[in-house]
Amino acid sequence: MFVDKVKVQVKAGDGGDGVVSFRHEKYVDKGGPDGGDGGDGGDVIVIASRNQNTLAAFRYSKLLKASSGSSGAKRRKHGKRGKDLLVKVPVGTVISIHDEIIADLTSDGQKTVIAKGGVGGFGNAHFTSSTRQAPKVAEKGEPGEEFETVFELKMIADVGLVGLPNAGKSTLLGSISNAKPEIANYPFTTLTPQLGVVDTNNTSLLVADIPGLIEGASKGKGLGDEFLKHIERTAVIVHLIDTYKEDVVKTYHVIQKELSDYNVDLSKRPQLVVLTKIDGLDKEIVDEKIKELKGQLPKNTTVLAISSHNKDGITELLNITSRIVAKERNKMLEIDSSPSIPVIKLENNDRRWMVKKKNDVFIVSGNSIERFAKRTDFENVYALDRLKDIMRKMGIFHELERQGIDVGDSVLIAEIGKFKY
Ligand SMILES: Nc1nc2c(ncn2[C@@H]2O[C@H](COP(=O)(O)OP(=O)(O)OP(=O)(O)O)[C@@H](O)[C@H]2O)c(=O)[nH]1
Ligand SMILES: [Mg+2]
Repeated sequence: MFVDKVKVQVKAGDGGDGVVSFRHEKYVDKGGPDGGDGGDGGDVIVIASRNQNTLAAFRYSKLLKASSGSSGAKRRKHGKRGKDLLVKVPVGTVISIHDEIIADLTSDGQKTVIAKGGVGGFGNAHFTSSTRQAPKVAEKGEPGEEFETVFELKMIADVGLVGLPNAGKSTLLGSISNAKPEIANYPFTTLTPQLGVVDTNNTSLLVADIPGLIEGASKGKGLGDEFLKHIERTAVIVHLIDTYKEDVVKTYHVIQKELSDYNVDLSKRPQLVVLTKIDGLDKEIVDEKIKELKGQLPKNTTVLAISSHNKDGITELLNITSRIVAKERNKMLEIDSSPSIPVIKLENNDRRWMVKKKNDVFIVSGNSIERFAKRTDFENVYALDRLKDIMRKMGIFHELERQGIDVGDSVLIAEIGKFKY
Protein backbone atom coordinates (compact mmCIF):
# COMPACT_ATOMS: atom_id res chain seq x y z
CA MET A 1 0.00 0.00 0.00
CA PHE A 2 1.14 3.48 -0.75
CA VAL A 3 1.43 5.48 2.44
CA ASP A 4 2.61 9.01 2.14
CA LYS A 5 1.74 10.60 5.45
CA VAL A 6 2.15 9.08 8.89
CA LYS A 7 2.29 10.24 12.48
CA VAL A 8 5.37 9.00 14.27
CA GLN A 9 6.29 9.36 17.93
CA VAL A 10 9.99 10.07 18.36
CA LYS A 11 11.91 9.55 21.59
CA ALA A 12 15.63 10.10 22.00
CA GLY A 13 17.50 8.23 24.76
CA ASP A 14 17.58 9.60 28.29
CA GLY A 15 20.91 10.55 29.76
CA GLY A 16 22.24 8.10 32.37
CA ASP A 17 22.33 9.20 36.01
CA GLY A 18 25.50 10.35 37.67
CA VAL A 19 26.35 8.49 40.89
CA VAL A 20 27.46 9.31 44.42
CA SER A 21 30.43 7.29 45.53
CA PHE A 22 33.55 7.76 47.64
CA ARG A 23 36.99 6.28 47.25
CA HIS A 24 37.81 3.44 49.59
CA GLU A 25 41.49 3.43 50.19
CA LYS A 26 43.48 1.55 52.73
CA TYR A 27 44.50 3.73 55.67
CA VAL A 28 42.31 6.56 54.40
CA ASP A 29 39.32 7.03 56.57
CA LYS A 30 37.15 8.61 53.95
CA GLY A 31 38.36 9.04 50.38
CA GLY A 32 37.29 11.78 48.02
CA PRO A 33 34.18 11.59 45.83
CA ASP A 34 34.67 9.37 42.79
CA GLY A 35 31.15 8.90 41.35
CA GLY A 36 31.24 8.89 37.54
CA ASP A 37 28.97 10.73 35.11
CA GLY A 38 26.08 9.09 33.29
CA GLY A 39 26.40 8.47 29.56
CA ASP A 40 24.47 10.63 27.10
CA GLY A 41 21.30 9.24 25.55
CA GLY A 42 21.31 8.19 21.89
CA ASP A 43 19.91 10.47 19.17
CA VAL A 44 17.16 9.63 16.72
CA ILE A 45 18.64 10.15 13.26
CA VAL A 46 16.90 9.83 9.92
CA ILE A 47 18.74 9.06 6.72
CA ALA A 48 17.29 9.40 3.22
CA SER A 49 17.66 6.38 1.00
CA ARG A 50 16.89 5.89 -2.68
CA ASN A 51 16.06 2.26 -1.86
CA GLN A 52 13.03 3.19 0.19
CA ASN A 53 9.88 4.01 -1.74
CA THR A 54 7.16 4.43 0.81
CA LEU A 55 6.53 5.30 4.41
CA ALA A 56 4.46 2.15 4.83
CA ALA A 57 6.87 0.68 7.40
CA PHE A 58 5.95 3.45 9.83
CA ARG A 59 2.37 2.31 9.94
CA TYR A 60 3.54 -0.61 12.03
CA SER A 61 6.32 0.99 14.05
CA LYS A 62 4.94 4.27 15.20
CA LEU A 63 7.48 4.77 17.97
CA LEU A 64 11.10 5.50 17.11
CA LYS A 65 13.16 5.23 20.25
CA ALA A 66 16.91 5.53 20.81
CA SER A 67 18.62 3.87 23.78
CA SER A 68 19.33 5.60 27.04
CA GLY A 69 22.78 6.21 28.44
CA SER A 70 23.98 4.03 31.32
CA SER A 71 24.55 5.35 34.80
CA GLY A 72 28.03 6.29 35.91
CA ALA A 73 29.91 4.07 38.36
CA LYS A 74 32.47 4.39 41.09
CA ARG A 75 36.09 5.16 40.30
CA ARG A 76 34.89 7.98 38.06
CA LYS A 77 33.65 5.46 35.54
CA HIS A 78 31.64 7.11 32.80
CA GLY A 79 28.35 5.48 31.85
CA LYS A 80 28.07 4.14 28.29
CA ARG A 81 26.49 6.38 25.69
CA GLY A 82 23.09 5.18 24.47
CA LYS A 83 23.03 3.86 20.91
CA ASP A 84 21.66 6.18 18.25
CA LEU A 85 18.63 5.02 16.33
CA LEU A 86 19.19 5.29 12.58
CA VAL A 87 15.98 5.34 10.57
CA LYS A 88 15.83 4.99 6.79
CA VAL A 89 13.24 7.04 4.93
CA PRO A 90 12.64 7.59 1.22
CA VAL A 91 14.28 10.55 -0.46
CA GLY A 92 11.65 13.29 -0.47
CA THR A 93 10.50 12.78 3.11
CA VAL A 94 9.56 15.94 4.96
CA ILE A 95 9.34 15.76 8.75
CA SER A 96 7.40 18.29 10.75
CA ILE A 97 6.17 19.04 14.25
CA HIS A 98 2.89 20.95 14.45
CA ASP A 99 3.17 21.96 10.80
CA GLU A 100 6.66 23.33 11.29
CA ILE A 101 9.19 21.61 9.07
CA ILE A 102 12.17 20.28 11.03
CA ALA A 103 13.81 18.18 8.33
CA ASP A 104 13.58 18.01 4.56
CA LEU A 105 15.47 15.07 3.12
CA THR A 106 16.05 15.79 -0.53
CA SER A 107 19.10 13.73 -1.48
CA ASP A 108 20.28 10.17 -1.11
CA GLY A 109 22.32 9.66 2.03
CA GLN A 110 21.31 12.94 3.65
CA LYS A 111 21.18 12.60 7.44
CA THR A 112 19.50 14.66 10.12
CA VAL A 113 19.23 14.39 13.87
CA ILE A 114 15.56 14.81 14.65
CA ALA A 115 15.66 14.24 18.40
CA LYS A 116 18.68 14.80 20.63
CA GLY A 117 19.51 12.39 23.41
CA GLY A 118 19.59 13.75 26.96
CA VAL A 119 22.91 14.71 28.51
CA GLY A 120 24.20 12.31 31.18
CA GLY A 121 24.08 13.56 34.77
CA PHE A 122 27.28 14.52 36.58
CA GLY A 123 28.55 12.13 39.23
CA ASN A 124 29.68 13.54 42.55
CA ALA A 125 33.32 13.48 41.45
CA HIS A 126 32.34 16.58 39.53
CA PHE A 127 31.34 18.58 42.56
CA THR A 128 34.55 18.95 44.49
CA SER A 129 34.98 22.55 45.30
CA SER A 130 36.56 24.19 48.28
CA THR A 131 33.16 24.82 49.82
CA ARG A 132 31.82 21.37 49.15
CA GLN A 133 34.53 18.90 50.00
CA ALA A 134 32.44 15.77 50.39
CA PRO A 135 29.58 16.22 47.97
CA LYS A 136 26.82 13.73 48.38
CA VAL A 137 25.09 14.94 45.29
CA ALA A 138 24.90 13.61 41.78
CA GLU A 139 22.68 14.70 38.91
CA LYS A 140 20.04 12.64 37.21
CA GLY A 141 20.38 12.22 33.47
CA GLU A 142 18.44 14.66 31.33
CA PRO A 143 15.45 13.13 29.52
CA GLY A 144 15.88 12.69 25.77
CA GLU A 145 13.76 14.88 23.49
CA GLU A 146 10.37 13.43 22.75
CA PHE A 147 7.61 14.59 20.44
CA GLU A 148 5.06 13.58 17.89
CA THR A 149 6.14 14.20 14.32
CA VAL A 150 4.51 13.86 10.94
CA PHE A 151 6.47 12.14 8.17
CA GLU A 152 5.27 13.05 4.71
CA LEU A 153 6.61 11.84 1.41
CA LYS A 154 6.85 14.28 -1.44
CA MET A 155 8.52 12.39 -4.24
CA ILE A 156 11.27 14.25 -5.93
CA ALA A 157 10.80 13.33 -9.54
CA ASP A 158 12.31 15.29 -12.42
CA VAL A 159 9.24 15.03 -14.59
CA GLY A 160 5.59 14.95 -13.61
CA LEU A 161 2.91 13.60 -15.94
CA VAL A 162 -0.46 15.30 -15.61
CA GLY A 163 -3.69 15.19 -17.55
CA LEU A 164 -7.30 14.14 -17.48
CA PRO A 165 -8.05 10.52 -16.61
CA ASN A 166 -7.48 8.23 -19.58
CA ALA A 167 -5.11 10.69 -21.31
CA GLY A 168 -2.42 8.02 -21.66
CA LYS A 169 -0.08 8.96 -18.81
CA SER A 170 0.56 5.47 -17.50
CA THR A 171 0.95 4.08 -21.01
CA LEU A 172 3.64 6.66 -21.69
CA LEU A 173 5.43 5.89 -18.42
CA GLY A 174 5.30 2.16 -19.18
CA SER A 175 6.70 2.65 -22.68
CA ILE A 176 9.67 4.84 -21.71
CA SER A 177 10.67 3.47 -18.30
CA ASN A 178 11.18 0.37 -16.25
CA ALA A 179 7.85 0.92 -14.49
CA LYS A 180 4.90 -1.41 -15.07
CA PRO A 181 1.91 0.75 -14.26
CA GLU A 182 -1.64 -0.46 -14.62
CA ILE A 183 -3.25 0.68 -17.87
CA ALA A 184 -6.90 0.46 -18.84
CA ASN A 185 -9.47 2.16 -20.96
CA TYR A 186 -11.37 3.75 -18.13
CA PRO A 187 -10.80 6.82 -15.96
CA PHE A 188 -8.94 6.61 -12.65
CA THR A 189 -7.00 3.47 -13.46
CA THR A 190 -4.07 4.90 -11.60
CA LEU A 191 -4.94 5.36 -7.94
CA THR A 192 -1.55 6.05 -6.44
CA PRO A 193 1.50 7.81 -7.86
CA GLN A 194 3.94 5.67 -9.82
CA LEU A 195 7.59 6.33 -10.45
CA GLY A 196 9.73 5.20 -13.33
CA VAL A 197 13.35 5.72 -14.31
CA VAL A 198 14.00 6.68 -17.92
CA ASP A 199 17.51 6.38 -19.34
CA THR A 200 18.05 8.94 -22.05
CA ASN A 201 20.77 11.23 -23.38
CA ASN A 202 23.38 9.94 -20.92
CA THR A 203 21.25 10.83 -17.98
CA SER A 204 18.39 9.28 -16.15
CA LEU A 205 15.13 10.98 -15.44
CA LEU A 206 12.81 10.09 -12.62
CA VAL A 207 9.27 10.37 -13.97
CA ALA A 208 6.15 10.47 -11.81
CA ASP A 209 2.76 9.38 -13.11
CA ILE A 210 -0.04 10.60 -10.90
CA PRO A 211 -3.77 9.89 -10.90
CA GLY A 212 -5.79 11.87 -13.42
CA LEU A 213 -7.12 15.32 -12.57
CA ILE A 214 -10.58 16.59 -13.42
CA GLU A 215 -12.29 19.95 -13.24
CA GLY A 216 -12.68 20.81 -9.54
CA ALA A 217 -9.84 18.52 -8.44
CA SER A 218 -8.46 21.36 -6.33
CA LYS A 219 -11.80 21.34 -4.48
CA GLY A 220 -11.63 17.60 -3.94
CA LYS A 221 -13.47 16.35 -7.04
CA GLY A 222 -12.43 12.98 -8.43
CA LEU A 223 -9.36 11.86 -6.55
CA GLY A 224 -8.70 15.49 -5.69
CA ASP A 225 -5.41 17.27 -6.03
CA GLU A 226 -3.58 15.73 -3.10
CA PHE A 227 -1.30 13.82 -5.46
CA LEU A 228 -0.08 17.07 -6.95
CA LYS A 229 2.23 17.35 -3.98
CA HIS A 230 4.32 14.67 -5.66
CA ILE A 231 5.02 16.93 -8.57
CA GLU A 232 5.48 20.07 -6.49
CA ARG A 233 9.20 19.70 -6.90
CA THR A 234 9.54 18.36 -10.40
CA ALA A 235 11.58 20.37 -12.89
CA VAL A 236 9.13 19.85 -15.75
CA ILE A 237 5.46 19.12 -16.03
CA VAL A 238 4.41 17.12 -19.05
CA HIS A 239 0.78 17.81 -19.73
CA LEU A 240 -0.85 15.02 -21.75
CA ILE A 241 -3.98 15.63 -23.80
CA ASP A 242 -5.90 12.88 -25.58
CA THR A 243 -5.97 13.88 -29.27
CA TYR A 244 -9.39 12.26 -29.54
CA LYS A 245 -10.82 14.96 -27.26
CA GLU A 246 -13.19 17.20 -29.16
CA ASP A 247 -11.86 20.43 -27.73
CA VAL A 248 -8.16 20.11 -26.86
CA VAL A 249 -7.82 23.80 -25.96
CA LYS A 250 -10.60 23.57 -23.42
CA THR A 251 -9.05 20.40 -22.00
CA TYR A 252 -5.76 22.24 -21.64
CA HIS A 253 -7.42 25.05 -19.67
CA VAL A 254 -9.24 22.63 -17.35
CA ILE A 255 -5.98 21.08 -16.18
CA GLN A 256 -4.14 24.39 -16.19
CA LYS A 257 -6.74 25.85 -13.82
CA GLU A 258 -6.34 22.95 -11.41
CA LEU A 259 -2.57 23.40 -11.49
CA SER A 260 -2.88 27.08 -10.70
CA ASP A 261 -5.49 26.54 -7.96
CA TYR A 262 -3.22 24.12 -6.14
CA ASN A 263 -1.61 25.59 -3.03
CA VAL A 264 1.66 26.18 -4.88
CA ASP A 265 0.89 27.59 -8.31
CA LEU A 266 2.10 24.80 -10.59
CA SER A 267 0.84 26.40 -13.77
CA LYS A 268 3.97 28.53 -13.96
CA ARG A 269 6.33 25.56 -14.04
CA PRO A 270 8.19 24.69 -17.21
CA GLN A 271 5.62 22.69 -19.10
CA LEU A 272 5.35 20.65 -22.27
CA VAL A 273 1.97 20.07 -23.85
CA VAL A 274 1.71 16.69 -25.53
CA LEU A 275 -1.07 15.28 -27.68
CA THR A 276 -1.34 11.52 -27.26
CA LYS A 277 -2.57 8.42 -29.12
CA ILE A 278 -1.84 9.79 -32.60
CA ASP A 279 -1.28 6.32 -34.10
CA GLY A 280 -4.85 5.94 -35.34
CA LEU A 281 -5.23 9.47 -36.71
CA ASP A 282 -4.50 11.18 -39.98
CA LYS A 283 -1.55 13.53 -39.91
CA GLU A 284 -3.75 16.45 -41.04
CA ILE A 285 -6.02 16.08 -38.04
CA VAL A 286 -3.09 15.97 -35.68
CA ASP A 287 -1.46 19.01 -37.31
CA GLU A 288 -4.75 20.86 -37.12
CA LYS A 289 -5.00 20.19 -33.37
CA ILE A 290 -1.40 21.27 -32.81
CA LYS A 291 -2.10 24.48 -34.66
CA GLU A 292 -5.23 25.06 -32.61
CA LEU A 293 -3.31 24.66 -29.37
CA LYS A 294 -0.39 26.82 -30.47
CA GLY A 295 -2.80 29.59 -31.40
CA GLN A 296 -4.47 29.66 -28.00
CA LEU A 297 -1.73 28.79 -25.53
CA PRO A 298 0.78 31.20 -24.03
CA LYS A 299 3.56 32.08 -26.47
CA ASN A 300 6.58 29.78 -26.53
CA THR A 301 4.60 26.81 -25.21
CA THR A 302 6.06 23.70 -26.75
CA VAL A 303 3.40 21.44 -28.23
CA LEU A 304 4.29 17.92 -29.32
CA ALA A 305 2.36 14.87 -30.50
CA ILE A 306 3.16 11.26 -29.60
CA SER A 307 2.02 7.71 -29.77
CA SER A 308 3.16 5.49 -26.94
CA HIS A 309 1.98 2.48 -28.91
CA ASN A 310 4.23 2.92 -31.92
CA LYS A 311 6.80 5.24 -30.28
CA ASP A 312 6.06 8.17 -32.54
CA GLY A 313 7.51 11.45 -31.23
CA ILE A 314 8.90 9.83 -28.09
CA THR A 315 12.55 10.56 -28.83
CA GLU A 316 11.82 14.23 -29.43
CA LEU A 317 9.78 14.39 -26.22
CA LEU A 318 12.61 12.86 -24.19
CA ASN A 319 15.23 15.09 -25.79
CA ILE A 320 13.38 18.26 -24.98
CA THR A 321 12.44 17.03 -21.52
CA SER A 322 15.99 16.09 -20.55
CA ARG A 323 17.27 19.43 -21.80
CA ILE A 324 14.83 21.36 -19.59
CA VAL A 325 15.56 19.09 -16.63
CA ALA A 326 19.31 19.71 -16.97
CA LYS A 327 18.71 23.46 -17.09
CA GLU A 328 16.40 23.43 -14.08
CA ARG A 329 18.77 21.21 -12.08
CA ASN A 330 21.53 23.73 -12.61
CA LYS A 331 19.30 26.54 -11.45
CA MET A 332 18.36 24.53 -8.36
CA LEU A 333 22.01 23.99 -7.53
CA GLU A 334 22.52 27.72 -7.50
CA ILE A 335 19.59 28.43 -5.23
CA ASP A 336 19.85 25.34 -3.13
CA SER A 337 23.49 25.40 -2.20
CA SER A 338 22.57 26.07 1.40
CA PRO A 339 21.78 22.66 2.82
CA SER A 340 18.23 22.18 3.91
CA ILE A 341 17.54 22.68 7.59
CA PRO A 342 19.95 20.32 9.27
CA VAL A 343 18.98 19.97 12.91
CA ILE A 344 16.12 21.33 14.87
CA LYS A 345 17.28 23.04 17.95
CA LEU A 346 15.05 25.08 20.10
CA GLU A 347 17.93 26.41 22.15
CA ASN A 348 17.45 25.67 25.77
CA ASN A 349 19.91 28.12 27.19
CA ASP A 350 17.09 30.53 27.80
CA ARG A 351 17.69 31.76 31.32
CA ARG A 352 14.40 33.55 31.74
CA TRP A 353 12.01 32.28 34.38
CA MET A 354 8.71 33.15 35.96
CA VAL A 355 7.13 32.74 39.41
CA LYS A 356 3.37 32.50 39.76
CA LYS A 357 1.40 31.90 42.90
CA LYS A 358 -1.59 29.62 42.65
CA ASN A 359 -3.56 28.31 45.68
CA ASP A 360 -0.66 28.87 48.07
CA VAL A 361 1.77 27.04 45.78
CA PHE A 362 4.57 29.00 44.15
CA ILE A 363 5.03 27.73 40.61
CA VAL A 364 8.37 28.35 38.95
CA SER A 365 8.80 27.90 35.21
CA GLY A 366 11.49 28.64 32.62
CA ASN A 367 13.63 26.55 30.26
CA SER A 368 16.87 26.68 32.12
CA ILE A 369 15.53 26.06 35.63
CA GLU A 370 13.29 23.27 34.37
CA ARG A 371 16.28 21.58 32.81
CA PHE A 372 18.14 21.69 36.11
CA ALA A 373 15.05 20.38 37.90
CA LYS A 374 14.80 17.43 35.55
CA ARG A 375 18.31 16.49 36.48
CA THR A 376 17.59 16.74 40.21
CA ASP A 377 16.54 13.92 42.47
CA PHE A 378 14.03 15.71 44.71
CA GLU A 379 14.29 12.93 47.34
CA ASN A 380 17.97 13.61 47.90
CA VAL A 381 18.53 16.55 50.26
CA TYR A 382 21.95 17.27 48.84
CA ALA A 383 20.68 17.36 45.31
CA LEU A 384 17.85 19.60 46.43
CA ASP A 385 20.31 21.90 48.17
CA ARG A 386 22.21 22.23 44.94
CA LEU A 387 19.03 23.08 43.05
CA LYS A 388 18.21 25.72 45.67
CA ASP A 389 21.71 27.12 45.27
CA ILE A 390 21.11 27.47 41.56
CA MET A 391 17.73 29.10 42.14
CA ARG A 392 19.29 31.53 44.55
CA LYS A 393 21.98 32.45 42.01
CA MET A 394 19.38 32.94 39.32
CA GLY A 395 17.48 35.34 41.57
CA ILE A 396 14.43 33.11 41.86
CA PHE A 397 14.52 33.01 45.65
CA HIS A 398 14.57 36.75 45.74
CA GLU A 399 11.39 36.80 43.67
CA LEU A 400 9.75 34.13 45.87
CA GLU A 401 10.42 36.30 48.88
CA ARG A 402 9.15 39.37 47.12
CA GLN A 403 5.91 37.50 46.45
CA GLY A 404 5.65 36.76 50.19
CA ILE A 405 6.74 33.15 50.48
CA ASP A 406 6.79 31.75 54.04
CA VAL A 407 8.73 28.92 55.58
CA GLY A 408 6.84 25.71 54.87
CA ASP A 409 5.17 26.96 51.67
CA SER A 410 5.39 24.72 48.62
CA VAL A 411 7.52 25.52 45.59
CA LEU A 412 6.70 23.62 42.42
CA ILE A 413 9.07 23.66 39.44
CA ALA A 414 6.77 23.30 36.44
CA GLU A 415 5.34 19.77 36.70
CA ILE A 416 8.71 18.31 37.56
CA GLY A 417 9.16 18.39 41.31
CA LYS A 418 8.15 20.10 44.50
CA PHE A 419 9.82 21.07 47.79
CA LYS A 420 9.01 22.99 50.94
CA TYR A 421 10.59 26.37 51.29
N1 LIG B 1 -4.05 3.92 -29.61
C1 LIG B 1 -3.43 4.33 -28.50
N2 LIG B 1 -4.01 4.16 -27.31
C2 LIG B 1 -3.36 4.58 -26.22
C3 LIG B 1 -2.09 5.18 -26.29
N3 LIG B 1 -1.70 5.52 -25.04
C4 LIG B 1 -2.70 5.12 -24.22
N4 LIG B 1 -3.70 4.54 -24.90
C5 LIG B 1 -4.92 3.94 -24.34
O1 LIG B 1 -5.62 4.89 -23.56
C6 LIG B 1 -6.24 4.26 -22.44
C7 LIG B 1 -5.87 4.97 -21.18
O2 LIG B 1 -4.49 4.85 -20.96
P1 LIG B 1 -3.80 5.04 -19.52
O3 LIG B 1 -2.34 5.06 -19.79
O4 LIG B 1 -4.33 4.06 -18.55
O5 LIG B 1 -4.33 6.48 -19.17
P2 LIG B 1 -4.04 7.36 -17.85
O6 LIG B 1 -3.86 8.75 -18.27
O7 LIG B 1 -2.93 6.73 -17.08
O8 LIG B 1 -5.41 7.23 -17.08
P3 LIG B 1 -5.72 7.36 -15.50
O9 LIG B 1 -4.74 6.49 -14.78
O10 LIG B 1 -7.10 6.88 -15.37
O11 LIG B 1 -5.59 8.80 -15.16
C8 LIG B 1 -5.80 2.81 -22.48
O12 LIG B 1 -6.81 2.02 -23.05
C9 LIG B 1 -4.57 2.83 -23.37
O13 LIG B 1 -4.36 1.62 -24.05
C10 LIG B 1 -1.48 5.34 -27.60
O14 LIG B 1 -0.37 5.85 -27.78
N5 LIG B 1 -2.21 4.90 -28.65
MG1 LIG C 1 -2.91 5.99 -15.26
